[in-house]
Amino acid sequence: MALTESEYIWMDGARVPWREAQVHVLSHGLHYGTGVFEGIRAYPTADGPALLRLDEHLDRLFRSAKMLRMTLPHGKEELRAATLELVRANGHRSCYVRQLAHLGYGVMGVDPTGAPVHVSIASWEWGAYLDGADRGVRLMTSSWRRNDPSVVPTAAKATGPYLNSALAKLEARDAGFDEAVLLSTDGYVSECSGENIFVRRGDVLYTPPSSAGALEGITQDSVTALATDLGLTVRRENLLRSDLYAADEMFLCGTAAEVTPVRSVDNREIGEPGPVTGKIRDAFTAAVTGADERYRHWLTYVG
Ligand code: PPE
Repeated sequence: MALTESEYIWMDGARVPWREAQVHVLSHGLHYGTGVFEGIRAYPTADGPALLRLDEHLDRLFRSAKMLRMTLPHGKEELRAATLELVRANGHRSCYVRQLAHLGYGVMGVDPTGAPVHVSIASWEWGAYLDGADRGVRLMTSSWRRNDPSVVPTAAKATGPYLNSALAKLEARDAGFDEAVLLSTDGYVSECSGENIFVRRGDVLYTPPSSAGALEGITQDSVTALATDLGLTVRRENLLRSDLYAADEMFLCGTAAEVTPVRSVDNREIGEPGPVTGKIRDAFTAAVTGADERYRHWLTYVG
């Protein structure tokens, strides 16, 4: 996906021009995937741009780092302030923020001991993440299984394991689909290459648990709260591939993808975006733009 450049990137404590935010080719993270990251969106509100669930994202960044035994050289408050300042300096109305902590240059070999930890924050304007987001996306079950929690800590939003997502995404695109669904090694539905999954069957919304290798999505949590407030029942349960085929409605959610309806899975039609998906999308929009006061605590105004 093409990238729209902004003016600045925050790198190791200082704001630098976008094109100067560079690393050495012998950076440990580049060779071995030793890094953790976050994606956060800022939405336009009546009081200027506001970051959605900034604290939850920062907390997950630190949790992910802990799982990889990386000690970040900056505290949560510092990264929080740096993020707000960057979005302000880049002058966005709305944007996507990417925070990254990676192991840098200084040691070679898999053993990460002694490699310096670098932290960067970038922001850019990013529209729809998935092709076909409005009409509903067409999914394909990947031949690649999701990273297994016994192989890598799947609850960490770590860079290396995203090779699994990239392979699944490429395979789906090559086959003419918009996005890939990955199953766990046990054959349960896990998640898509960059989104969590929700399925409606009758009056109940189902979403897979993290034990199926899915990331504990912050948007998944937001959608659960919105759906519950709409009077729907949400259950975190293992789903079979056939549960997707039998869905009354299905949608994906993630920071980049927001709430995206699913039109078909493996060429089994689910149909046009359904009524519950529509309600949740509307509720999500009202929450993230500050129009619905009940969710104002999810927003951090850039100021
Ligand atoms: N699962 C995966 C595998 C995933 O990458 C994401 C986010 C989610 C679930 C949803 O998590 P959350 O953002 O907390 O609701 N994917 C991020 C990166 C996508 C990319 O291509 O890069 C994102 O949406 O920011």
